[in-house]
Amino acid sequence: MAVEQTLVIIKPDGLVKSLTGNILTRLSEAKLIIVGAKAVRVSRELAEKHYEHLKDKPFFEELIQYIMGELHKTYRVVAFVYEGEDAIKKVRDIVGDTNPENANPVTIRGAYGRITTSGVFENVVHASSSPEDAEKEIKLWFEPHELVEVLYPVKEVTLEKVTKKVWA
Ligand code: IDP
Ligand code: MG
Repeated sequence: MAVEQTLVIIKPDGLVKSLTGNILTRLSEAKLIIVGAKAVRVSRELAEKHYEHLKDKPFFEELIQYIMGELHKTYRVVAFVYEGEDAIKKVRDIVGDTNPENANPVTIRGAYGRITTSGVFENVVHASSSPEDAEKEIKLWFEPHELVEVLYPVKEVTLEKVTKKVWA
C-alpha cells in the first residue's frame, strides 16, 4: 500500500444540511491526516474543469449549478486534502457509491444523499477516485502554499505588477 493524497469536497447540500462535523468525524475513522483545508466560492471555470470528464453528459449543466451552489443558494464548498496509506480507497469506502440510492446506508452518501426530481445525484461529498484524478484535482483546487507539504514538484515564478487584495 502506498501513501496517497485525496481531495474531499463537502458540496453545497452537505453544508445546507449542517453535515460538516458529521462528515469529518466519519472520515477521521480512516486515520488519515489533513494537509490542506479551505472554504471556496466555486467559479464556473473551476466547476467546469473539475467535472471536465462529464461534459458530454445530459446532467452536466445541472451538475455545474449544483457544485457552484446555485441549486441550494449556498455559494461555497469546503475542500480538504487527506493523506495516508491507501487514502483514496479508504475515503471512497466511507463516502459510498456515486448514486445515493445504491449507496450502502451506512456510508455518507447512503445516509444523506438524494436524487433531485430533475435527476442530479446530490451526494453530499466529492472524493477523488484514482491517484491520477487526485493529483489533477488537488492541483486545481489548491496552490502549493496552501498545503503543509510539498506534494508535487514546484517551480518559482517571479510575477510583476501583481494586484491583490490585502487587509485595509
Ligand atoms: P463520483 O463523484 O462518485 O466520483 P463521478 O462519476 O465522477 O462520480 O460524477 C461526479 C458527480 O456527478 C457525482 O458525484 C454526482 O453528483 C454527479 N453524477 C454522476 N453520475 C450521475 C448520473 O448518472 N446522474 C446524475 N448525476 C450524476
Ligand atoms: Mg469522480
